[in-house]
Amino acid sequence: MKWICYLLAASLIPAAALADQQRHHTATQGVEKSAVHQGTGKVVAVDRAKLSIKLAHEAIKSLGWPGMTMDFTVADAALLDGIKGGDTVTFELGKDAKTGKWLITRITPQGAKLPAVN
Ligand SMILES: [Cu+2]
Repeated sequence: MKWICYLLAASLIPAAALADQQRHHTATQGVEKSAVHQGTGKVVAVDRAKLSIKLAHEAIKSLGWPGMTMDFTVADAALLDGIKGGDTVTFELGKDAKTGKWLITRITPQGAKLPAVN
């Protein structure tokens, strides 16, 4: 399903923003408050230095995204505190106002409350 993710990203994000994304900005940037979406998923990997988290997320209906495994950028490294592979989490996604890329603005571990994502 990963290619679907890239197609969605390519259709939503201008080419300049995609190039920008690969430079791994470390500063927290403004997020459009009007476009916040919520998702649930299982943490596959965390790379704090790159502000990156790989999630096997369930479908995000408000975005029309199917469930898939993909990398997300977090708005701040502190969001990754206490988050580790195997955790089930809920998260909020916002669109960066400047670059148009998706940023995770909140992550909450759910522990054993939800069934595992396969
Ligand atoms: Cu995805």
